[in-house]
Parts: sequence; structure tokens; C-alpha cells
Amino acid sequence: MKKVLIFGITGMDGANLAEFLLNKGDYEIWGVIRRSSSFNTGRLTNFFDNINLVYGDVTDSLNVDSLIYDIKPDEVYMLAAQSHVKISFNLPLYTAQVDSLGILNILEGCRKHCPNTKIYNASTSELFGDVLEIPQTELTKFNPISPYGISKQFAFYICKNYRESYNMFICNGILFNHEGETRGSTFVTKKITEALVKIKNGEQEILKLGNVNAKRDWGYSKCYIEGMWLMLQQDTPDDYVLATGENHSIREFIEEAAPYVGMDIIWQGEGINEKGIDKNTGNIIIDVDLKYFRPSEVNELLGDYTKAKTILGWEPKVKFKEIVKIMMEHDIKTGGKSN
Ligand code: NAP
Ligand code: G4F
Repeated sequence: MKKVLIFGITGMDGANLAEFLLNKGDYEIWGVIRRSSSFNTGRLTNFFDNINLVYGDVTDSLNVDSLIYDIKPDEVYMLAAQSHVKISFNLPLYTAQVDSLGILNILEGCRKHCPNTKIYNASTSELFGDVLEIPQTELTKFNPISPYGISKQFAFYICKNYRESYNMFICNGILFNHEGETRGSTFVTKKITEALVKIKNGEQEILKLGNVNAKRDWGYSKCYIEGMWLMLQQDTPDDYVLATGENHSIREFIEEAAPYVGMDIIWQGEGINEKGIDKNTGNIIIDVDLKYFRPSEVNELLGDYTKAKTILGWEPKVKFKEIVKIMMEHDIKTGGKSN
């Protein structure tokens, strides 16, 4: 059995990865969870008894060092993060502590105790920020414009530095937005799918959103998990973009999702006075609200995954319309209740 240690196992990707590796049958799974005053293992329910959970926090270097020393994993996946871009403007220092220094604690632990461990670092298309070319590839210059993106840029380069300086096996996965049934409720796709269901069921009146014109290259978490794993199965470590190669606006996501609950959204007004109205009832469903705008906005992301396709044989199997379908059907079943 290979030992794998997952930081961020309670998150969307971490839980999907744990399940994926369990199904492979040759992994002993270790996952790090944070102490919390409320239940935080909801995404692990289906396989809770088949994994080993340990308490930890990536900002606690003593803790990270002991975990790596005790477990001596064959593979480490660093998925732990303060992963919300807008919140990174409210908590810039905390975001830097987790998203920059967290991986450094892991790199140091592995360098000292198990230098042959293969390490995956969750990098992000937010590094491209105010993009300098379209589409973005592994060679596109970074231009991050949020504390989150800038913190993740440190993480990217410290991984590259440890790979080159100490000959360690470390990969940065530059992943574009990816979604799914268990996406956190404050990210825009899940906020939309849950709200539409609740509005339909009479449990919510209106959905307030920020910039509905931004475009994202949305993929499906369960496809991207496989790409992460493939990176660590290669003979040499490298950095890869995972994306779908198509992008859509928030507005398009809403228009695609609404018919699943019998709504047909038309738009009236402009800027912060814009409203999304259900053509069938005349009810206002979407209200644009300044509160959800960011101090600086990444307007458009579009990824080119040619390198991952060529070297890893990876391709996104699920694209935009199918993602919306999966999320809407899931939320209709659960009544739009969060994980
Ligand atoms: P997520 O759902 O927000 O999960 C984040 C995970 O990190 C949770 O398990 C969280 O624990 C844990 N965590 C946060 N702070 C921690 C700390 N100080 N110590 C230990 N664990 C901590 O994120 P995700 O969407 O699965 O994304 C996984 C990773 O990929 C993140 O690094 C994210 O930045 C990156 N990424 C995501 C996307 C995307 O579109 N999803 C795209 C590119 C990159 P709690 O459950 O206790 O909060
Ligand atoms: O869903 P979002 O919050 O995702 P964002 O900011 O693109 O970040 C996600 O993807 C990154 C990869 O590119 C990850 F690294 C990161 O961890 C995270 O998973 O926002 C998407 C877009 C933005 O343009 C935002 O301004 O939706 C826009 N938006 C409009 N109204 C909103 C809202 N976003 C949120 N969260 N909430 C709104 O009400």
C-alpha cells in the first residue's frame, strides 16, 4: 500500500481526491482536519471509516513536521487554503500565512524526513490575474491581482525552487476554476444553484450577486482530481495547466441553470441597477449588489490544457452545460441545502 497525506481533505477537492484514491485500492489515506466548533467532515461521510484523520493546521510548522515525520507519506497533496478570493482582501495576512507559508512547512518537512515523497501543490489560474495573454498556458506571465493570487504565487515559486534546488518531486497544478456537487456555498456557481432551488421552493426571495460579466473557464472537480494524481505518476515532476478551453460568464451560468427550476431569466437595467427577472412570472430573481464586488476583479480566464493532454493524456470529460446539469440536479434533490 502507498501512503498518501492530504492537507485540505475536508474541502471539495480533498474529499473527491480521497474517494478517488480509495477506489484505486492501493492507497492508505491520511487526511488532516482542523479543530472546529462545528461539524466539518460532511464531505467525508461516505468513506469516513476507511481513512485516517489527524488534527493539524498548515500554519503550525511543528504540527506539519511531526505529521510528515510520523507518516512518511509516498505522496502529499497540498490542497489546504484560504481559498476565497474576495475574503483574501478582508484577511490578507491570514491568507498569506496559510496560502504562502503552508506549503513551505510541508516542503521543509518532506525535505528533512522523506525527500523522495512526491508533492502536489494546488496552484491556480488566479496567478494569471489581469491576464497578459488569452488563452493562458504554463508559459503565460503571471499577473495576480488579489492577496490570494499573490500568496499562491509565492507557493508556486517556492515549489519550483525546492524542485530545482533539492531535486525533489514537486508539481504545481495550475488549475482553472472547477466546481461540483460539494462546491462551497459561497463560490458563485454553488451560490447560484442553491439559491435558484430555494427561490423555487419559496425558501429564499432573491439572489444577490456581484459582477455577473466576469468569465471563468469552469471544469468539474472530479476530472481535475484525476489530473492531479496523474502529475504525481510521471517519471519527472513538472507544472501543468488543467482547464476546459472554454469560458462563460456568470450571467450565462444563471441562464443555463434557471430552466432546471422552470425559470427563464431576462435582464433589465445596467450596472448595479441590473436585475434578472423570471420571464414566466415577472418576479425579480437576481439583484446586482455592490457588496459582492471585489476591490480588483479578474475579468476573464481561459486555459489551454495542451501540455496536460500531450504529457499526461488528461482531458476534461465534463464541460459547462454538463456541470450546470450535475449541480442543478444535485441541488434540486437536496433542496439547495449546503453540504
Ligand atoms: P476548499 O473547498 O475551500 O477547501 C479548502 C480546504 O483547506 C478545507 O479542507 C479547509 O479546511 C482546509 N484548510 C483551510 N485552511 C487550513 C489550514 N490553515 N490548515 C489546514 N487546512 C486548512 O477548496 P477547494 O475548492 O477544494 O480547493 C482545493 C485547493 O485548490 C485550494 O488550495 C484552492 O486554493 C485550490 N484551487 C481551487 C480551485 C477551484 O476552482 N476549486 C482552482 C484552483 C486552485 P476546513 O474544511 O476546516 O475549512
Ligand atoms: O466563484 P468565485 O468566488 O471564484 P474565483 O474568485 O474565480 O476563485 C475560485 O477559482 C480560483 C481559480 O481561478 C481558485 F483559485 C479559487 O480558490 C476559487 O476556487 O468567483 C467567480 C467570479 C468572480 O469574477 C466574482 O467576482 O464570480 C464573480 N461573482 C459575482 N458575484 C461572485 C459573486 N463570486 C462570489 N463568490 N459571490 C458572488 O456573489
